[in-house]
Formats: sequence, C-alpha cells, structure tokens
Amino acid sequence: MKTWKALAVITAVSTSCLTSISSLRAAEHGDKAHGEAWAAVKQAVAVLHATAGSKCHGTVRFTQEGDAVKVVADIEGLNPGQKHAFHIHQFGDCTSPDGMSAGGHYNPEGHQHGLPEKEMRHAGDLGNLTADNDGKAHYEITVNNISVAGMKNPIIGRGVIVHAKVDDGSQPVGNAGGRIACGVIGVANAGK
Ligand SMILES: [Cu+2]
Ligand SMILES: [Zn+2]
Repeated sequence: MKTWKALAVITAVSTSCLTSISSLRAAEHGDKAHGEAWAAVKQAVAVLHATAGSKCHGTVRFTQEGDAVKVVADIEGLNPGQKHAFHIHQFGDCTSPDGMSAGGHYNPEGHQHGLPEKEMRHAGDLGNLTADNDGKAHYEITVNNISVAGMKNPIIGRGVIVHAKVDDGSQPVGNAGGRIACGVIGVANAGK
C-alpha cells in the first residue's frame, strides 16, 4: 500500500514538472504578447475627483511621444492665483476620503524628491499647477523619466494627486500639504 502511495506521489510530481515546463514556454510567448499589448497603449487619462472638503477636479492626459510623455492637465476648483503641487503617486487608489490611499510619490528609481528642473527626482514629480483668477489651471509638461505603459517607469494604473499648497522642491515631498483631488490613470480612448 505504501509503495502505491509513493508511486502515486512520484507520478504526480513528474506530471507537475512537465506541466511547469510547458507553462514556462507559454509564459515566454505570453510575456511577448503582454509586452506588445502594453506597448500599443500610447495614451492614458486620469479623471480627478475632489477629496473630502475640496471642490478641485479635472482631467489629465498622458501621451507617449517617442521616449517622452506629454502631460496635459485641465484642473479647476483651485485657490485663485495660487500654485498647487501636482504629482503621480504610487497607487491608483483614491478610496480614502483624504486621498492618502494613493500612497507616496511614484518613485521606482529610489531618487529624492525634486521639481521638474531637477533631472534626478521621483518619477512622479510633475511640479506645480498655477491657478488663474477663476481657480482654473491649464498645465503642459513633457517629461522623459516615465512611460505611459512601456518599460521605463510605467504610469498606467497609478494615481494623480493635486495638493493644497505649492511644491517647494524640499525633502521629502515638497511640503505640499493635503490632497485636494485624486484620480486613477487608465488607458485612454484616444479616438475620443
Ligand atoms: Cu503629491
Ligand atoms: Zn516627489
């Protein structure tokens, strides 16, 4: 009886080995298809919603242009005439009312915080929005330290945060205060 059990175990183990070899081959093929599917994504979009007690909201588009990404933001409900920090955060998770569920600044390379003028900075450091007298901001910046959905610090699925205060470039996160809007970066319907 023991021998039969042992044989059954050996058979099960060798079968699972064969299965894992063939699934490895499938995975190699799958990785390529997976990579190509993501490489085909050239534009992403985030719709930002106000956090608790805020009226800030808007839209941000991210378009892959060669090795760079063009970021175009249209945000309203800001403090008139004031600058507001604008970052990509680690998580595309806006579930908490204060936006803290989006985590810290997106920083896959382990750099220190900085304004866009500084080459070595968090990948998510996009600088500041400047509100007009109506509390609206249009902001465009082209950066080369992220990709929409490529190999270099892909932003798809991450979060976008607008802060109550200006990002002054200081450590660790620019002294930018609370989070007044949060959005999730998704695949854009570029035809729209
Ligand atoms: Cu931030
Ligand atoms: Zn940062």
